[in-house]
Amino acid sequence: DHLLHDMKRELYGGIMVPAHEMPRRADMVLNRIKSQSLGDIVGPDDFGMAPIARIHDADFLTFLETVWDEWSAIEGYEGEVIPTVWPSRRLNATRIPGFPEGKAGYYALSAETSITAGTWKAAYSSAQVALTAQKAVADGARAAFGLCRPPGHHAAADMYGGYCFLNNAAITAQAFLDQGASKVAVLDPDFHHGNGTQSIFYERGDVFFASVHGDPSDAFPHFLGWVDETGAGTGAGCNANYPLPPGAGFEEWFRAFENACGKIADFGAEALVVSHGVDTYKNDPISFFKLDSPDYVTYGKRIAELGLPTVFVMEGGYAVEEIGINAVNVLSGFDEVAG
Ligand code: SP5
Ligand code: ZN
Repeated sequence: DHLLHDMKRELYGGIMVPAHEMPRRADMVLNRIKSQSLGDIVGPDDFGMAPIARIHDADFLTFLETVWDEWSAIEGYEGEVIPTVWPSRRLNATRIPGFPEGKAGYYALSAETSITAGTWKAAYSSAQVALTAQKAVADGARAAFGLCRPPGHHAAADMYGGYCFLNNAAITAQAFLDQGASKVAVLDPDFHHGNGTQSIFYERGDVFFASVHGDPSDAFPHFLGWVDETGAGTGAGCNANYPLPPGAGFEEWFRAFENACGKIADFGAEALVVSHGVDTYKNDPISFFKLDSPDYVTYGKRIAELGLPTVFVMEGGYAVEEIGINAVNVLSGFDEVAG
């Protein structure tokens, strides 16, 4: 179903360029997995809407399901759903417009992410992939990897963008809690700050969120991910951000990652969800860290040393030729330690 979401172009640097988030990304990862022996490869089960609705607002889900049909029925609206207007600080964000372009602006965080005919089906199935991985781990597997596409960590309760529609990591974490876990951690090594996941759990004490990412001053999503965002209310102290500057290499990156792992260990989580993005790679076309392929094995091992039941969900990574090697290196490193 991921093939049903195929954005033709993306607004980037002032022009429309071929979309970075493309179907081939998932094919490359799947092919690499098939060339290794990391366990069974299975398709998703269908857990329905209930676990998705635990994270996302009903009106937002209806919007995702229906906006393509509304948009494409408008005369002259030949292309994909792309917002052009937002409820910025001097406008009124308390009323949701009826016209699809206004609605898209209301729910979107950014303009590089378009909604196409098959986006809803693809996003729904991507969440089901995550939930299938969650079930495998809940049923006793030490770990499972959900090859989710589209990705999820920029999506909040009522917001899409950054190539994301449904927050697969948050849906997975919530599933563990709903099945009886009292504390879950989400570790987000994707190059970009996991703003959606942070915002969903920011005031909750049952989920610890840690993200290592490009400094928001220099990197998307630009408006969240600073070090002083540490959680609020019952979630005070349950959020940790590690913004790093342009050009950061593995040594600097791993120091931050190690600190994040320490905090997760101290939190006492019963399960771990990893927002598994490999856009930290040195040749990633939209990012600025300098990790190399063997580094992914190293940090995969460190994740396993946390000793937790672990669900990996695929997030970003746009160096398409190397995405399979890098994504699977993390899993191989994990497997070496976890057995
Ligand atoms: C899931 C995920 O990785 N989403 C990333 C979305 C990023 N979208 C906007 C990228 C804009 C990059 N602009 C600066 C590039 C400078 N080379
Ligand atoms: Zn990313």
